[in-house]
Amino acid sequence: MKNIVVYGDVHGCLDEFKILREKANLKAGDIEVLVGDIINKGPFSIETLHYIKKHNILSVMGNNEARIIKLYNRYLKEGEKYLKEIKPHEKETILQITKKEIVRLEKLPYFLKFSNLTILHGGIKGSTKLDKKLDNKAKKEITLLRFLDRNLEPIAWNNFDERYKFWSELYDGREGFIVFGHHPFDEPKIDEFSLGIDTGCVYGGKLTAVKFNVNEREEVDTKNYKLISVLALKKYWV
Ligand SMILES: [Mn+2]
Repeated sequence: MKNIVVYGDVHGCLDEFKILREKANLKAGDIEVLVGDIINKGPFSIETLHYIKKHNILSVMGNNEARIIKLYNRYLKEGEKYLKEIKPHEKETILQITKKEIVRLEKLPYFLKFSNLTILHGGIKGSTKLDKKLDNKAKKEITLLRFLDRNLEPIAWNNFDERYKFWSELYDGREGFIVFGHHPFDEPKIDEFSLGIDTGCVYGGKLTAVKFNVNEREEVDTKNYKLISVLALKKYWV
């Protein structure tokens, strides 16, 4: 029997990530996956990219990866003058990251499936089907989704209103059991067909992982999972 371990939004919090991996008690053959937002806001973005490559840790695309790719490509096109428009922490990342690393980020999938387990960054709404031919709108939505309005359409976080529901509370399980990140909760967000594991490490919360058993037929037991967390060593971002 092997395990799949999924990690919440690391955001460059490499120290906490290393402690969490220790605590996850990994065995040879275990599969490790990040929910995206590997980089940005925290202290060690580039080092975290090196670290996950070295340890063969998979990831899906997060909105922060998508953003760095976009900024980097604009910087290549427009040069030095574009840097003035970029926030300091992102400027640092763009100046340190290599073209090769950008290409690697560009190849990140928008979702990963392991039998009944699906991993993605933000969420999916009622009509979204996860298939190979996602259009740009669907890709963006998967990395950014939080709340849905009464017509089950996404709304911006800053327009939040109690009448709106978080997507995972309406999700019917049609794309399997979804583990996601993106929206920081104080504690993991547990719903019938999903689990949110961004517990806001970079904001001084916790870094959380979830561990699933995989049987000989490669089936993932999504009913019995184990949550593992480590406290943030400090608050890196407000
Ligand atoms: Mn995010």
